[in-house]
Parts: sequence; structure tokens; C-alpha cells
Amino acid sequence: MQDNDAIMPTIEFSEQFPAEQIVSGASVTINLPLIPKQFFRHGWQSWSLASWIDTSTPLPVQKPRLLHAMQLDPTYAFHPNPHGSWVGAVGMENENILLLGSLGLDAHVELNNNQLRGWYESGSGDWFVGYGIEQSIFTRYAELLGERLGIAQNRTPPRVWCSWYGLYTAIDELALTKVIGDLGNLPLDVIQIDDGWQAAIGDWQPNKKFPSGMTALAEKIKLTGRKVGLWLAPLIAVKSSRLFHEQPNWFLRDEHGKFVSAGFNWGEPLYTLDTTHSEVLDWLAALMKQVRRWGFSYIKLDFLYGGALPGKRHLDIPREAAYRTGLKVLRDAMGEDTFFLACGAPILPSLGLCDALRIGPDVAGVWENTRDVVLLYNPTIPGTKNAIRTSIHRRWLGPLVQTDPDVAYFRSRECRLNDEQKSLLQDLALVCNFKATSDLPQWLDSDERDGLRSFLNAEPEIKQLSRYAFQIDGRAVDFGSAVPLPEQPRGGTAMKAGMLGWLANHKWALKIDNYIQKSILKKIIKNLENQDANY
Ligand code: 9PG
Repeated sequence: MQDNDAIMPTIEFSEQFPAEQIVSGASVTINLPLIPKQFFRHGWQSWSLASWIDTSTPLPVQKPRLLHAMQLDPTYAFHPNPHGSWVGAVGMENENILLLGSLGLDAHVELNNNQLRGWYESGSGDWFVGYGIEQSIFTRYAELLGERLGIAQNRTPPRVWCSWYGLYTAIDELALTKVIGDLGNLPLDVIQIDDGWQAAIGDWQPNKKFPSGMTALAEKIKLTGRKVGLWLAPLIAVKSSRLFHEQPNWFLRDEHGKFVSAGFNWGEPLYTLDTTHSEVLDWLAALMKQVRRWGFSYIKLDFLYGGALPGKRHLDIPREAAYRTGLKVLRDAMGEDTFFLACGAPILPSLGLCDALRIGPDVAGVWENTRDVVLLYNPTIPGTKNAIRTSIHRRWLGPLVQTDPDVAYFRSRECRLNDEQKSLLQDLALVCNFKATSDLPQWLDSDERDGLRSFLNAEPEIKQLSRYAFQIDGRAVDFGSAVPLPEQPRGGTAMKAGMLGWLANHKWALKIDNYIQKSILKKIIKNLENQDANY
């Protein structure tokens, strides 16, 4: 090391490079002999892209800009070089990798030609530099992170039925009661109610579709011998919520006093709470205690990235440290005996505080959606290929936390995945050791129901053969087909992409899209009334 400046060490890569070093600094630079062909890019939060990428074709900025806060780290959305949050790695000539990863929060890594460089956003901290076989290096990095940030204690993976990818926001008491009955004796440990039960994002009381209240619903599920789960997005609120209206001072603003955008969803702008405000922390703790009193013991907290967005906080502490303060309060209030799944969550700042972490974007009943994935060049948008790609690149987090790759599909109704694509998702669940589905029992034929049952009962032996190839009880599975990013739009397609990108940056266009999605959903739900489970 040529340690001219102790807070900004520079390291020369050489033939006899050590397998492992820990260096400290506000930034660290590693000079490489050549420009590497491959860079491991690690996205900020659950839904952000994590993948090995080819350094010869720079990734275009994903569209639309309006959703950046919700899909990646907005601070680096336009960063010109291949980059990632906390960790980056490059492929070397001899198949070894060289990894540079921070051991603290609020850090970033980029590849600038032949320099691998990391920096802390404020202050300085420790870095791990590892050189060698890919799997061993990631394992060692995870071990060191565990020592600093903590390891999830609860290692028993729950088998979950989640309402989202079947009913979406169209859940109500009646539809859920039917599902609970029709699931029969399928070996599921948790029934988790997702988005759609609440009065508004920010107002965490049941809406009119749940007239009997949350305690009654929880009781009904507990009677089937299962745990009950609930989805909330406690750190964000829509503009029209009572919370935003009544407590505007709890929300994060920028240095000009303007509310920080947390994205746009449910046809509305999103804002986020300032987790350094003591009243916000009290409110969050009270909310978790309320959810526990209702009877829920599995909690999926979503859109958590909001708490770590850049802004001017009550206390002047780094943004990921501020987030972690909020997460700790949520965790303590829900208690150690609650299973806590963090979703839409910045990865490193959530470690040690949650039991499970969503490690990829949402799956969907399609492999790749041309409009959003290809034209907007958006690897964060819900879709099965996007979900598999990022999740498989985050499996190394397994020793630290339970890794949730999202639900698997068994149904052929209301799903456009072919058998091979469905199998790949099911196998992803097996290699990540987290099994969930949202299939409505009414939609499954008897073979599909049997398939779901054996999946839930399976405890296969998993062996990783190479980056994307595995053996599941001796059966070969390769996730490589989900990894390539789409071709970048050219010619006429590029023009279409430009127009769509422009359109998707307008709130009115997203509102119309939201309206269309809701009408499609209404039709699906209407059909449900005439469907009975057939097993
Ligand atoms: C409920 C859902 C489900 C799902 C979560 C989350 O536009 N987006 O980028 C976007 C990404 C994910 C998302 C919604 C919007 O889904 O991952 O499991 O709980 O919220 O609304």
C-alpha cells in the first residue's frame, strides 16, 4: 500500500495479492493492471438491480426519473461509471474476483476505468478487500458484515401464503375468508395479508372492506393453526393521507424546505418520515404494538428505503444511520418473537435487525414485460426475469439473514409464465430457502395443488456448482437464462422508448396507468366469484 494519505489509501494490484485485507479510510482506491470486463453491481435496496454486468456496454439510466427514489439510490442515479452500494467486485483474468466492500453504512463503490474505488458519504470507515474464488470471497465478506451489523437469530424459514400476487389491492374479508378455507391442510405456516387492508398509506387502520376489524381477521386465521402476517409501509405516506395532512413536520424535507419525494405509487406522490424525530419514533413504536395487539406475529414492512433517502433531518446524522435508528425502534417495539420481513429495504442498514430480507424486485405472472422492462430499460419493474436476476446475485447474504426471493407460481390461471419459467421460480425459492406463494387455491387444478404441496414439504440438499448453476437433490438447475439484460433499444424502438420515458415521467400518465391496472384487476376479481376450489 502506498499510504501517502492515511484517510485515502491507494492499493496497487499485483501478482501476489493477499486473499484478504482490511483497510480504513474515507475512500480507498485499487489500481488494476487492466480494465476489467465484468463488474458486480450491487443495488441499494431490495428492488434495485444486483448483477454482474459487462463493462463494455454502459447501462443506460433507468426510466422513468419520477420513480428513481423508489427504485434505486437517487444520489447515484446519473453516476457515469459502473457502481454499486457498499460493495463492488471485478472479474480478473484468471477467473478470480477482486471485491471491495465497506464494513460500515453510507458507502459506495465504483469502477473508473482500471480503478476500483470506494468512498464513505461522510467520515471514514473500514473496507474489506478480498481476492480469490468468487463464492469464498462473498462468504468472507458476509462473515465480516455479520460481525459488525449482526446476524438474524431466527433461522426457521416460514412457508407463507401472501395475498399480493393473487388478489393485489382487491382483498376484502370475504375473499380472504374463502382463501383461508380453501387452503385446507396445505403445509403453510403463515397467512400474510398484504397491501389493501389499510385506510390509506400512512393511516394504518382497517378500511371499509374489513368491517369486522383486524383482530377478528387474525383470530379467524389463527384458528387454522397458522400464524398471521400483515403488510405495512410505516416509513412512507401518500399525500392524501391524514398523517401527512396532520403531521407535515414529521416528514423529510430537503435543504430548501421542500418535501423529499419518495416516489409515486397508488396514483399518488409519496413522502417519507424523518426517523430522527422523537415523535416519529414514538408513533412508529405505538404502531407496531398495535399490530401485535391485533394478533399479528409476522410483519412485512415495505417501502423502507424512504427512511434512508437524502434530506435534511432533525438530527444531522448520515442517512443510513438515521434509517437504522428507525428500524431498531420498529424491531424493538414488535419484539423478538415477531418474524420481521424487510422489503424495499436498503440492504446493509437492515442487517441484524430483521429476520428476512426481500432480495429482489417483485415477481409477476410474466417473464419480461416489454413496455416497462425493455423500453424503459428498467430492471426494477415487477417481472419474473428481473426478480430472478437480482435475487440470485444476492444469495450470498444467506448466512446473515433469511433471503426472500418473492413468491413462486404454480397456477396456470391468471399467469402467463410457461412451465419452465414457473419451475425456475420454484427452484429459486428452494436455493434461497424461503418458500412463499400467492396462488389462490381456487385457481389450482389438482396437479398444481399437488405440486405446491410437495414444494412446501421439500427440504432438498442444495449444492452450488458455479455462479448460476446448482444441484437441487442432485437435479441440475441453471438460473443463467434470467441474467442477460435486455438489448438496449435502437432505431425505431429507441424512439418509442424515448416517448414512453417522457410519458412515464408525468404524474397524470402514471395515474391513468394505475386506473387501467385497477380495472383489469376488477375483472379478475369478478371472475373469482364463480370459481370454487376443485380438490
Ligand atoms: C404492495 C407491494 C407488495 C410487494 C412489494 C411492493 O413501482 N415499483 O417500483 C414498485 C415496486 C415494488 C412494489 C410496488 C411498486 O411492491 O415488493 O411484495 O407488498 O409492494 O404494494
